[in-house]
Amino acid sequence: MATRYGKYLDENPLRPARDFYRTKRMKSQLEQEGPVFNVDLFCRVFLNKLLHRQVKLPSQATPNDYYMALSHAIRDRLVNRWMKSTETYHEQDVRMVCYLSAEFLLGKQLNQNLLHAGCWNTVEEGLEKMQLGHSLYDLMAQEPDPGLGNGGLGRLAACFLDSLATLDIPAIGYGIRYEFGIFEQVIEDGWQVERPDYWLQLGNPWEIHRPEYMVEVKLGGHTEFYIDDEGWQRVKWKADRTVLGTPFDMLVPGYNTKTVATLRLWSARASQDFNFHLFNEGDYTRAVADKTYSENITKVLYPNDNTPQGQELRLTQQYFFVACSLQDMIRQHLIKNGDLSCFQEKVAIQLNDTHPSIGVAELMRLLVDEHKMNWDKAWTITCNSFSYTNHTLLPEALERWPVRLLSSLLPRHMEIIYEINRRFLNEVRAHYPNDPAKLARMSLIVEGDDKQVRMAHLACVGSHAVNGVAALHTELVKSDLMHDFHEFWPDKFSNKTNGVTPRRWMLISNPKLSHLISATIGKDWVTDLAQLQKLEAYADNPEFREKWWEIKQENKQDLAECIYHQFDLEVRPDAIFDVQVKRLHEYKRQLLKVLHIIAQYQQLKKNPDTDIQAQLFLFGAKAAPGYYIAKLIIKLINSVATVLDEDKDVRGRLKIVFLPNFNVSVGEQIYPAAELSEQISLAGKEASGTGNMKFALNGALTIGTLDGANIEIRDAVGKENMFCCGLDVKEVKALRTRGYHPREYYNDNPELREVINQIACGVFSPDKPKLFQPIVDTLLNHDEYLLLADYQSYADCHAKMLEAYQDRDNWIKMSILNTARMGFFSSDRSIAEYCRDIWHVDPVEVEVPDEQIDIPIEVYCPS
Ligand code: 26W
Repeated sequence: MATRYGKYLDENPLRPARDFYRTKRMKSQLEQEGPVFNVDLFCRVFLNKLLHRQVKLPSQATPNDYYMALSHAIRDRLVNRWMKSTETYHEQDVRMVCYLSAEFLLGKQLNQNLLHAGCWNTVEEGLEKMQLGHSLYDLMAQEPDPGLGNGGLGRLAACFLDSLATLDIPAIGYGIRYEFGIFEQVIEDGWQVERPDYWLQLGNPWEIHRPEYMVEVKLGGHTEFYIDDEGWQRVKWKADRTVLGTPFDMLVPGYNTKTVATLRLWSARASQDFNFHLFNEGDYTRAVADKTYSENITKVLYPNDNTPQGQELRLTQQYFFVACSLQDMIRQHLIKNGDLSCFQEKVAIQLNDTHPSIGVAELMRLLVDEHKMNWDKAWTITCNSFSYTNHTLLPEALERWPVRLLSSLLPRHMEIIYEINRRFLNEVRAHYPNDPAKLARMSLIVEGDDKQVRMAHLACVGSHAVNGVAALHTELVKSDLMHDFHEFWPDKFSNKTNGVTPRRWMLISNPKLSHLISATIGKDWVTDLAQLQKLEAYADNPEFREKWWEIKQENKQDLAECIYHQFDLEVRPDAIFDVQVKRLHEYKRQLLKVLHIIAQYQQLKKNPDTDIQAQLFLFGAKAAPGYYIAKLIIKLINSVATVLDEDKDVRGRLKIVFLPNFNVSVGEQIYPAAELSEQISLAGKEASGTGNMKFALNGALTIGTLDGANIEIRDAVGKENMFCCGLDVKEVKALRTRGYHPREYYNDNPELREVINQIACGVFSPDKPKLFQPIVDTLLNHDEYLLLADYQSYADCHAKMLEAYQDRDNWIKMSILNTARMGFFSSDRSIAEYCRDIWHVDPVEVEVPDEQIDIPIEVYCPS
């Protein structure tokens, strides 16, 4: 399109369009336009922002300038609601949810905020009218993904914020403003290579720096006894370092409500006092080095999912954000209440896994040492304030901090933990007088040469509620992981099955399907997902089925175009889109799928002319940078992809595409286009999974094991509408008890044997035949995750699935029924359950008259 400002279109050297978000979307049909905002006003506001924020005229502006101007214009539309929300909560002194999480995997803000501000159409029209040479979608592509999380846990926190705001729950999320989010993954010669993700490089229009709420955090040093004015013996923590925490706030608008919640992310700064002291001593270089030390605390997100590294910096990060957040809560509480005796009535603090669990000791320290409260009262307040969510059963993922490290970084907390443990073990001993083994199992401390603190025990002891994230997972938490604790406090434990927000995972990511659904059953499903059930009435309607199928085909086409433009790869849109996207971890068993693809390839080689359904296997997965075998699996996936591409016999009928840098935005393109969702973790290992929900909601059918939330999805959609395979938890346990010998499966299964032999002899690595030997070795000698035991079951199930795909009519019906029955898996339902059972918070309506949504603005409009 020739436009007035089009010449600047390609000039953005700093932020390449590394983005997936390029395809044109249809108009969002579900927004609620306010009475004040209109296309002309938007254009004036936008140009005003361009001039006064970016200091650019349209003739000089880069796409990023336009993105920034647009974002500020949209942010302004949310500010008044946001201020009203905070003001309302303050005035009514309401009980607030404080969600503590080391990760928030937000995804792009512009799309979400446009939707929630109700001005998507206006903006789209306005941008067209101005003829800038950039569509709304071009500008959306400018935004880097705020990747402040690794995977499931961080994304859950983001879905929860969306639901909290949408349900009008007074809430604040607390976390860390990492300067570098999850690394960018590029694939070079089939290998994963990590690139730093400096997402803040061009500025973040969505954050508001609040230096006035800066707090101080102490580190290191030692403790001292002293006698206070009233003659009580007390403890003082004499730290040897302090750092400053300064908050950056992000808006979390609810959908179709006035509520805007807050996400407060802490950033570390060097403490001025400390530096002055050194400067005065003339030690300039050390002062500067110390500044770097402080500011490193929030520099980078640890890219490990499910494997702690036990590094001091990581513990410092955890303590830092928790200490900042608790001070912030207490500051606000004291303004309203004068003292802390009713703190527990005003906050519900949720620990998102054990990462913030040092908060239990920190709140005790604040109450006892700083606010001079007696221990018992402080302990009651602490336990009533905190609750803890467990997200993993993997033994290696459970955080334990060395006592040595805790004592040097947080000496006072270590003392407090010992005291908590002493009192706790006394209670246990009173209950089980002659069971030292039980005491050792339940202790917060692992005794021995290298003493450690079990953070899950600290979190459990210091909380009034503990929950798992899917029914099976909670049962395993109760029966295995925390068996003794469950026996001791049965009422503390409950299940809260995860959910996903339908706003991002349908409305934003799948506008076409959203439109069809709204046209069929009305719009209410967006905030009441159970309404999707009404679609069941259309599952046999041929016209509806046809539309349903067409939309899936269009979404596949859109994704195919993306893949073509980004990676120069052609995929057949008539292939079934069979997708596995998630972190790379051995327990998730991407390798099982690879084994099966190789087996299908062998069959094709043997009968090259058989008429088979074309299949596109899409993978997306980041591996932790230090996880050797996971990275080798990525290389294997890409090597098999190359062999398939280069073999003339295959003719595109089996094709693998490994999509690099899987993140929230890439996910938004993938889920709507998927036809088959791969959820094949070893039973008992995946706590819940949430990708499984996004796929099924978007009408993909699932092939999966009886693990995590897959079980509940099967119960909801009906087992005739899902492809279940593999051993269940009981069978896994029985097999291990009998003794698991992977070589037996290798010896007994010729197909499997041939697959493994081919990997072993270098069919997929001709230049380096032994390249994949470590994979072969783990499979044959250990096979920790029972891939070989589940292989045949998976292969049979996959064959059944392909057969089912041939009956298109019935497939569409199953797809419709999957979507129709996913209502339970909304994060709105999860949050409502947390509110009812754990947090005991009620919605608070925020009132903002429509005419006050926009604060009057001075408008400048260049002619
Ligand atoms: C410290 C290393 C570390 C990092 C992250 C240990 C553990 C974690 C997380 C708890 C791992 C995680 O993301 N767990 C996932 O949580 C999701 C949300 O509940 C679940 O859906 C996934 O099944 C679970 O793997």
